[in-house]
Amino acid sequence: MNTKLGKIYANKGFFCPVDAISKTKAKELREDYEAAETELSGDIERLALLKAYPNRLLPSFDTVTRNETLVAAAKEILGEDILVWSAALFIKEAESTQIVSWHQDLTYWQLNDIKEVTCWLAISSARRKAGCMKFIPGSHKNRIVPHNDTYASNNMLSRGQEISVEVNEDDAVYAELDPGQASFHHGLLFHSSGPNSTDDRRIGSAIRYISASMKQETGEQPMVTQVSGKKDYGNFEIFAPPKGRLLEEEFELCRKDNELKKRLLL
Ligand SMILES: O=C(O)CCC(=O)C(=O)O
Repeated sequence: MNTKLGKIYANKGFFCPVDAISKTKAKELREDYEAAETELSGDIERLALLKAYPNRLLPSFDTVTRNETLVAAAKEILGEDILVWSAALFIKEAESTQIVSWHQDLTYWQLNDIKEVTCWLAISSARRKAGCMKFIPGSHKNRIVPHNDTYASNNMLSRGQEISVEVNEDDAVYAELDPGQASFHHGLLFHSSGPNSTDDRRIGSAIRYISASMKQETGEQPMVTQVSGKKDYGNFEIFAPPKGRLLEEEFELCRKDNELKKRLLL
C-alpha cells in the first residue's frame, strides 16, 4: 500500500470522507429501503432480515457495494480478489439514545485473518449530533484486546460488547459524513458511536469487504458476493447479484445465512 490513501490507512487505521455516490443517489437508496420497510410493515422477521441483508433483498444496495470508488478503495487495502461478507444497516432513529460501545470488529466473526475492511456508507446525514462513528487513530496496531458483554439495552451491538481496557475519549476522531460519503476502517480499530439527538434517522450501510483468501475458522461458508477479481478460493458460497426486489427465495437464503452467522458470532 504505497499510495497516499494506503499510507493514511496503515498509519491511522481509517480514512474518510470518501465521496462515493451523489446526495441524490443516496436519497434514492433511502427511499428504496424505506419503501421496503413500509411494504413489510408488521413483519418483524422479514424487517430484521432486510436490515441485515439490504444487498440481497434490494438490488440497489447490491449495486452500491460494487460502486467503482468504494471497490477501488477496498482494493488498495485488500488487493484484487474481494468479497462482500455483509452490508448490514445501522439505523439510529431520530432522538434516539442508541449507541455503539467501543469495540474491534474482528473480535467476533471467527475469520482466520485480518484482511477485512469496513466501508460505512452514509445513506442519511451522519454528523456528530446524529451519532456518527468515532475512531481512535492508530489503535488498529493492537491485537484483539479483551472485551466484555454489558447487555446494555441502548447498545446496538447484540450483547453490548465493549472493550474492557481503557479508551481515551479525548483521542477520538469523529467520522462526520454527508449522505453518499463513506469511511473505511480497519477490523482491529477501536471505534464506537454516540446517540442521535437530531430529528432525522441516521442510516448507514456497513459494507464488510474481505479478501477472498480469508476463511471462517469453523470451515463454514457464509453467503457472499464477489465485487472484484475472479479467483474463488473455495472458502465462501459466492452468489450472483439478486434477481429482484424482496424475493422470497432471497429471504430464504438470508434466513439460512443468518442462522450460520449467529453460530459464528463469538
Ligand atoms: O453505525 C455505527 O454507529 C457503528 C457501526 C460499526 O460499529 C461498524 O460498522 O463496525
